[in-house]
Amino acid sequence: MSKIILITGATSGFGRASAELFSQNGWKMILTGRRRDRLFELREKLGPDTVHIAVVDVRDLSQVREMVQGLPEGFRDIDILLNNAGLALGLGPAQETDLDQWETMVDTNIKGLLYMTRLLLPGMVARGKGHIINIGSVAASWPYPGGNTYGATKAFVQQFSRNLRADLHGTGIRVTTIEPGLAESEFSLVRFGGDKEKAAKVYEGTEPLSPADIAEIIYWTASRPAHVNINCVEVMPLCQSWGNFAVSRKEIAVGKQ
Ligand code: NDP
Ligand code: 8X3
Repeated sequence: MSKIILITGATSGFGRASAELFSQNGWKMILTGRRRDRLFELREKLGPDTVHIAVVDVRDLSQVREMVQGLPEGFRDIDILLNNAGLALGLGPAQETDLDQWETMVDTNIKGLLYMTRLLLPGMVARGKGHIINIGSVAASWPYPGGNTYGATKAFVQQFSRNLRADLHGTGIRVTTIEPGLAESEFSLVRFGGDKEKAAKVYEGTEPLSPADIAEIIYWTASRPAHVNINCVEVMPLCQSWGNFAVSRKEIAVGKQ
């Protein structure tokens, strides 16, 4: 019998690449996101019999609940929840940031992930098997200028995932966090409010990770034997590493008071 994966944010990037890879490997899937046309196109491409689609904004608990309660026969016993939907908005310093952008990141990256997890976990626990795969980021562990709330939402994902493992001890449920670095998708386009030039500059002259690279890692964690739990995978492209600590050589404003 085919296994079933539910993917949030399947309309682009990592989510879409994962849908394609799991489909090639014979999985049934529930694909979600806000862009209806892309979901329909994906179902057409991957196979209407094995794909159920649902237009869902993960920030809206009632939409998430309706989707979970409305899952059709044959799509209810979910083996993997891939909490992938997420975004960064802006790259400015905290003191200048638009508070609405912070709220959107918290609502999507944290609350959306919580809604999905809380609603699907009881079924997994009752069946004694399941796997929650959360997409974090290198920004969870490594600060950078302008990462402020985005990085903090991913730090939440990292710690929540570990705490989930503690709560789920002995239930047969696996929990994994995948923490990618620079990867080319629509991520930067979204971060910079649709500015294509600014988004392209992020990847210019680099060889970033691709959504397919991340999908392969997700698939690998999912296809380990049932007794193996991959806790966390942090992955960067070879072209990315860390910089020095920043040290201001000027008189610091606070010292001048
Ligand atoms: P994309 O922008 O290409 O994809 C993001 C996906 O999230 C889209 O399918 C989008 O679907 C969905 N999404 C966003 N907001 C919502 C919402 N409110 N409700 C439902 N779905 C939503 O980016 P990536 O594929 O790169 O990002 C996927 C995940 O990976 C995110 O969590 C991101 O933070 C993380 N990540 C990305 C990295 C990168 O460099 N690209 C590196 C590390 C982590 P739709 O708009 O149709 O709703
Ligand atoms: C996305 C990677 O470095 O832009 O999570 O935060 S980064």
